[in-house]
Amino acid sequence: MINMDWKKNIKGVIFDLDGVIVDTAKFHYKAWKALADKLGIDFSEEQNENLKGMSRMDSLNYILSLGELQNMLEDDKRKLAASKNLYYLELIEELDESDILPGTMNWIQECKQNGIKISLGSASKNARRILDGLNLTDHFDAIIDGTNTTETKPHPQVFLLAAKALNVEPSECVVIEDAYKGLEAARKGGFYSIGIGDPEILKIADINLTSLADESMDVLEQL
Ligand code: B16
Ligand code: MG
Repeated sequence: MINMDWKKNIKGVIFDLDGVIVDTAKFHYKAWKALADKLGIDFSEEQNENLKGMSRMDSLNYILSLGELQNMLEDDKRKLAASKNLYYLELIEELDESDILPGTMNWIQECKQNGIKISLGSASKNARRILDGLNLTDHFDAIIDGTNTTETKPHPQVFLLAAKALNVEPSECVVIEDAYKGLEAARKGGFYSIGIGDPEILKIADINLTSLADESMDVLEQL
């Protein structure tokens, strides 16, 4: 294998939000679970895993289909999604710098030291609020999230927009993702990728890590 001179070839890093920068999945679960309970739908933590990287409306449709309620009127669906989001926003209100996942800050600093630009690439429409809460907004050269996209992962749109905002080619960028759908999106868009989590589930990634705290950016030599 020929190892890449990553310091020459990598010009951008795109960070997913939930599962890479902060663990908001537990709050999404709590809020969806409250809604599912109200509708009399059984919804487990394992099923919540399928929602990682999925948009809010797709997540709602997934949960409704578990209770065979997917044919509900669109207007009623929108109300349910809005009520889930209100509760979710209450839950994330307390987020602060101590909630940044281990290793993330080091990677952001290493990007800066090596002249590598960084963007967010998240499905969340609450991304800016979350980055503000974590005091991270000013670290990013670009922020692309669910408010900028019309397609959802595994479509590569969110990452393609992020690369464009950084003015770099996908082939010069690494996407860091915890969701299989996000890694599929990275591959479809022509990006390198790092999968954070179970390597068996995320083996589509170019590099697998259990956490960004496990390695410095020199792990990109493996690309
Ligand atoms: P919101 P990511 C995703 O974030 C979450 O993983 C997913 O569970 C959630 O449904 C989605 O954001 C939309 O979030 O309701 O805040 O718009 O992993 O793409 O950063
Ligand atoms: Mg994620």
